[in-house]
Amino acid sequence: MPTACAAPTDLQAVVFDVDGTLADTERDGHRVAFNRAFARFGLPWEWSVATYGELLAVTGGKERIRHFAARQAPQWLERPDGGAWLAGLHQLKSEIYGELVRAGTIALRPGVARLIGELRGAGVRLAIATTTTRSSLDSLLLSSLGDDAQSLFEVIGAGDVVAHKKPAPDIYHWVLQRLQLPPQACLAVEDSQPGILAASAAGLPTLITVNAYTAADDFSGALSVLSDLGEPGQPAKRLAGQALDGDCVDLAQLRRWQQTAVNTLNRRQAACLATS
Ligand code: XBP
Ligand code: MG
Repeated sequence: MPTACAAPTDLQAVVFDVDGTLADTERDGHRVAFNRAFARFGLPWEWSVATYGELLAVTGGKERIRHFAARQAPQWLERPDGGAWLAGLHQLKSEIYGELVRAGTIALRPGVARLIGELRGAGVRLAIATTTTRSSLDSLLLSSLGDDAQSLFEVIGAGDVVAHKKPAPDIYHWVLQRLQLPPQACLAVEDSQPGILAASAAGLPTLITVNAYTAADDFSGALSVLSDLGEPGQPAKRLAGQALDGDCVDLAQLRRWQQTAVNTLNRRQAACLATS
């Protein structure tokens, strides 16, 4: 078989999740925006830090509001204009979130800017796979990575471009199709159980950096589970999975982890062929 046709298995692209991974956006960003939108709509709802943690099991802002409203006040959804009401409420929430981000309330997590810069410099392709709304993502990228932020990412999969949000693998399939890469040539960086379920179901080896909302999630199958990406002299803490060689995650480390995943896959396929 001509080797030129073989799919690449060395690391070609890194696919980043956004909320909780690039930045700690949920507690002081999205949650606050939801609450301000509820108040502006005259709704007596206030999502506490703890309540919001439970609601994160429902991915997607519109889906989260619908889930909550269906239990608290189903009459809002049952009205003939219930769909438009929900869309308007979420649109307002997204505008408020953009204002919060532009005001500088949300910073990138440790190591994110450093790693993105290193990957870009080495020619590794970058992509985003997120549940969040595109306008909210754009606000975050602009305020945290500057005017050129969007051009850093070759493919951006966000929000409603797919019918089924994480934990469904659809957003990763959407991104892989546009990258024209097999999943084993990529690596996903995620922060949550819905995130790793989505990436793993699409076949991407996945690195986890946890946050306060996700530290107790089940991350079975992760390459490694870390406190964050770390910085030189500000080491990341390994919580589970493969060892981190040094203070922080860099390209060499990502390549080593990704190769272990490729080797495991190859061994499984060989074992499968031997028994068939
Ligand atoms: C996390 C989410 C998002 C945000 C809200 O997405 O579930 O729904 O909480 O965003 P990810 P929207 O971790 O995949 O980035 O209101 O814009 O949907
Ligand atoms: Mg996330």
